[in-house]
Amino acid sequence: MTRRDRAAGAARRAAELRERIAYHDRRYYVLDDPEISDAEYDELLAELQRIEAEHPELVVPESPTQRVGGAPATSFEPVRHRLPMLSLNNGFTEDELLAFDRRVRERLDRDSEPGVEYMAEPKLDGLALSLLYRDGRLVQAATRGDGETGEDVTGNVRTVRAIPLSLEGSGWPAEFEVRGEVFMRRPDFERLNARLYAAGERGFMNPRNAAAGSLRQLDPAVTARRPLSFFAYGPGWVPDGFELPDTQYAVLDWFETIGIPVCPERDRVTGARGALDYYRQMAVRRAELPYDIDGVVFKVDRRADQQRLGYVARAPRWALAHKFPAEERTTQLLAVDFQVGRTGALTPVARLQPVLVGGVMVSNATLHNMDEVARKDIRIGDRVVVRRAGDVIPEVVGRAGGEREPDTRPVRLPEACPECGSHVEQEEGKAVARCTGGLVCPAQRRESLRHFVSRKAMDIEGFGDRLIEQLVGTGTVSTPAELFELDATRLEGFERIGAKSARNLEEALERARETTLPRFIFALGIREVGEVTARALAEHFGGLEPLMQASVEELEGIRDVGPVVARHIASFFAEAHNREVIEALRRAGVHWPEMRPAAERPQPLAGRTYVLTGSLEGLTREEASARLQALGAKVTGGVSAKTTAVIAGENPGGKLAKAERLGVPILDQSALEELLREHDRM
Ligand code: 9MJ
Repeated sequence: MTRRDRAAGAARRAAELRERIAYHDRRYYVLDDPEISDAEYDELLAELQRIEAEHPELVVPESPTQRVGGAPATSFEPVRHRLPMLSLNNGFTEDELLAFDRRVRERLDRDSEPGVEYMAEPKLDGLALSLLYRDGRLVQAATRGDGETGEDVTGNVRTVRAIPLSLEGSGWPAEFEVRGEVFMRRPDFERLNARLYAAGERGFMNPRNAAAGSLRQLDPAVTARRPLSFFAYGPGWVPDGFELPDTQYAVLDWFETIGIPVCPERDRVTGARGALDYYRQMAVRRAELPYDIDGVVFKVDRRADQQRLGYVARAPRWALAHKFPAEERTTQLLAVDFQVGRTGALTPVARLQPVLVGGVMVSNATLHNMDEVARKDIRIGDRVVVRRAGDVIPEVVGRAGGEREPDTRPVRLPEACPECGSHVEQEEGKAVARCTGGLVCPAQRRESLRHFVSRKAMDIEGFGDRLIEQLVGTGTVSTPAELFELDATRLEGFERIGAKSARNLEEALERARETTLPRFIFALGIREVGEVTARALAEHFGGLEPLMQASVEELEGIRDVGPVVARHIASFFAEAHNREVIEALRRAGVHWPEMRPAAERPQPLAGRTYVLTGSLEGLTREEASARLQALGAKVTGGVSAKTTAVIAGENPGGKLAKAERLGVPILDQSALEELLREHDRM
């Protein structure tokens, strides 16, 4: 082979790799449905880097290897926007939404049914960005700034894999702008903070700050290591004479076809009623979206109507941001108490000056552990930021900005357990401090029992916190097995337990004796074994005996089980006391049908791909995924033509609309249950 041939071969391979990498970026960021693992992606990129290092003449600015490479700047250059970057008018109440819709109808002279069509989408809590594409290549990226003049952050934005360096397809104008929001997904944010902490650096308070801080890095190499995402929300400047699609929704569809990510939750709604429905659905779905949103945005869909409506001050008359109640608030930290959990872990709990967060009055919030307290430099008396998202328990995310209050005091870990007085120990290098009292500690006994009877564990109805507190406090029950020795006669007479409730409790215990292996494993309360892991263990082993005998190595090989969890499981079963409790539970008549171990089970759904959207009753999406996966199916996040079916629960999102558009079959919860029943002989 001549040198010319080799060079030609390298050029072909480089072009092919660039195309494949761009394709996988799109699958990941636009379609939210990656086909390859991160490691495989990294291999493609590494191969391209190798080729380009050997053949520097092949390097082009839009090569994915060129995402990092800009030199650190000392400041950002100002960029004057060709069209001002607008802000949105806010509305907080239903009345404000109705008033907005009324004004729109009046100005458009459209008072008849069915009402104005709006494009609805979540309002992302990130930073607005304007991207300039010339001949299909990204040439400039600017922040919003004051709306007239922003900052040139091109070098940083080029490192954001969600943003294409070159557009796909054709038909775009020689030059035009795309506007959207840069943000950080919550899982990415949590990983980033963990990484920063591990490196001894300060973390960010929330994903918004992390996104802003990352985009405003002077060194693009730093931004490149920050996992930023992007969704476009509309066009910026486009040349005169270029015809954009005639609705907002269709413009975003067009963006999608040229490789620019847009939010999959967007939808078309009609009139104020449709808008309100969307708002309510998103308020529910907010908790399960992988990114923070602070409301929803409604935009008059027809662009001709947008033009007729025009602007007031800096905001369009054709759009409204309907905000959710804030999930973060500042308040004062009054004191810190320590709560003892099921495994003895001491959790610092903040006692706060009560404050309304996300529509609920919050006066207690978790501080997680002493490491977090130290890392966040929180002292009693400080003003702190409290966050309450969805049904997640409220937490203190950090110290509020500004001067420190006078007379603050440090938070101190007690040396003795506040419940049983046993010594508190903090393992070297571990964040969590634990009471060493074990089952001597009433708090640990109480919490283990609460867990044991809980709905997702043994589901023993009627055993509320109050009753458990009494059972433990009076020494009546100290292990789960002793619960089953109770009968109506013994239960009667406890506070608020009459003859009838005592009988009901006895019946609940009787019913609970018949359980399933996943529930039983979960109920044992092994450290870090949640319901999903419990199910994976049950599916893998099929029975309790082989699980009890399993070695750490064997456990590590199971889906969802890492080395730490594997060790927790093995040491749990190595403990004589735990084996005795299990034995006693069996003697008390607790039983379950054995399952077929995974290795012997057929995979009837192999080759099928499902997407879950909306909430299912009595089943989390994680559980539903795990059960489908156990049958061999793939469960992905994004709908594509290859999706076998979309399973839609209550309040489904944009995935449903997309499935309809692509003609992908849609199953409801009963169809899912049917499917699982048909194949799931567990
Ligand atoms: C956000 N932040 O998600 C707009 N936005 O439109 C959406 N922001 C916007 N649209 C015009 N979805 C100005 C700002």
